[in-house]
Amino acid sequence: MQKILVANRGEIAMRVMRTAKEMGIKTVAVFSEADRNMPFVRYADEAVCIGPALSSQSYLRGEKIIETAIKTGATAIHPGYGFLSENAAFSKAVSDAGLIFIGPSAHSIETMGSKIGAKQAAKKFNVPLVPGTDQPLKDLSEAKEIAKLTGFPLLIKASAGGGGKGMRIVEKESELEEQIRAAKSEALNSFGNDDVFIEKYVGAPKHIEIQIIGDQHGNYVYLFERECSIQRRHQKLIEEAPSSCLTVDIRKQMGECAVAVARSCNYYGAGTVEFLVDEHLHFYFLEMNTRLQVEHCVTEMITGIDLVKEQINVARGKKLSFTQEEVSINGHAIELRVCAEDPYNNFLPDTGKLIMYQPPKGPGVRVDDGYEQGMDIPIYYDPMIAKLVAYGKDRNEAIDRLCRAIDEYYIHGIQTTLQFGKWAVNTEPFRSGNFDTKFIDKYFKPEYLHTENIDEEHAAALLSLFVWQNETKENKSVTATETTLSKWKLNRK
Ligand code: MV4
Repeated sequence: MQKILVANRGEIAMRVMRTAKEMGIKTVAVFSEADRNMPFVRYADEAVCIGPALSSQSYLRGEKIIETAIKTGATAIHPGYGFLSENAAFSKAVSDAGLIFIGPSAHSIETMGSKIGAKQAAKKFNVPLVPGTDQPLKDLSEAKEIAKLTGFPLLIKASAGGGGKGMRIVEKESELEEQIRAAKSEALNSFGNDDVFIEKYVGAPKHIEIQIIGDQHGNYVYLFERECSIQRRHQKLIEEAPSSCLTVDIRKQMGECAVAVARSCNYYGAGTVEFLVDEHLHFYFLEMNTRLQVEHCVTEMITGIDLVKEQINVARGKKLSFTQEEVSINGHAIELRVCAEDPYNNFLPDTGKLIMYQPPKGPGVRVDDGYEQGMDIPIYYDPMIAKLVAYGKDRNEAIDRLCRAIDEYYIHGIQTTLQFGKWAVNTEPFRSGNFDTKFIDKYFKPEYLHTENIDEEHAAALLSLFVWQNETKENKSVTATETTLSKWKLNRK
């Protein structure tokens, strides 16, 4: 493998190409018209524009991407996350074109893409499932029978769903019929498949996932867990490894179950097995994500393993370079997703220009980003602009470093989740490890954030600049641009 095409954009395209470069592999970037000036386009050895800004006309055009790989002489395609990464047909089309898909087989993607299929596969390997069904729901009378087993509230979930779509809570039997109808209709509209199933509702679970990697020779290793409970609208905001609540014994059980799930679909490549964990540390298999995930970095920090390098080697047919006995957890890592979102306004996406962008540096800090100062955040794609990862010898050191890095991170021009992150990791529930997926709903109020009074600071900055300009004649040329004001504010902190 001498040249790979990266079928993605932004920080993950950069992430993949960095490892390729270390391995002496050339890279081809594909980009949309909106992304022409992005760092990942410049970083690649070659870059090809594949269409207009809309993902459906660029990053989702599988055939065009395959054609570009062939034209440029790339022999493999890395899909990153999102876009075509969990598209079984794309995995198959890449292989059929004689190229290597750096990810799992179409069969694995297809099996795990159906939640019902995933549960059936996992059940054969005695992996614990949430009480409920693993067959498409037939009718209301069957639903009533199942409800006797699960009790209320229960959940109706779409088999083709993910990220909470097509999911309905049912509080009592009288709502069952209407909610089944609603879930089926939503599932059909969103996924073109209206299969639903029922699960007991786990009230305030933790979301813990296990990173696994398998090769094409049947070898598997689990790379421990990530705690991802701090999320909003099924969008994770903070992830850490290891989890502060697992015991050595439960970690091993979950790891072995995750490997069993991977084995159940002959998985190879990097993958993530998601579990719900209740307050008694009972864990239940939820679903498997058949891609490299956004939060893979925290696993890399605590294991010292470059997951992209392993993905590439496994895709080439090499055996895993380590065994289960050879991997261990070293230290602690926490990731904050730095998103162009406004915590004062329900975390709604905030667009605009990065008037100032200055990432933090120093011990234990890793920033995976995809934009530079002066760039616009396009409205067409995910609002995540960077991942800030802090590493420490233990959890407290990682948290302290994350907070220090947040203070050093200077972003001006758009609202971000940075201050939310600083607030979150300093709350008592987070520090004590006693939190679950309800964390933000339960504790967060926008007024808890350190509220910079922008207007007042602006006025003060203008006034002092005015005084300074009048006092230093030789500096008459300095004018109060947005950038000088921001710099003044920065230096004042
Ligand atoms: C659940 C659950 C409670 N009980 N299943 C949400 C998305 C999908 N991946 C599964 N999800 C859930 N399934 C049962 N039986 C609660 C959630 C859930 C959740 C799960 C993980 C992370 C965040 C979540 C937020 C709300 C609900």
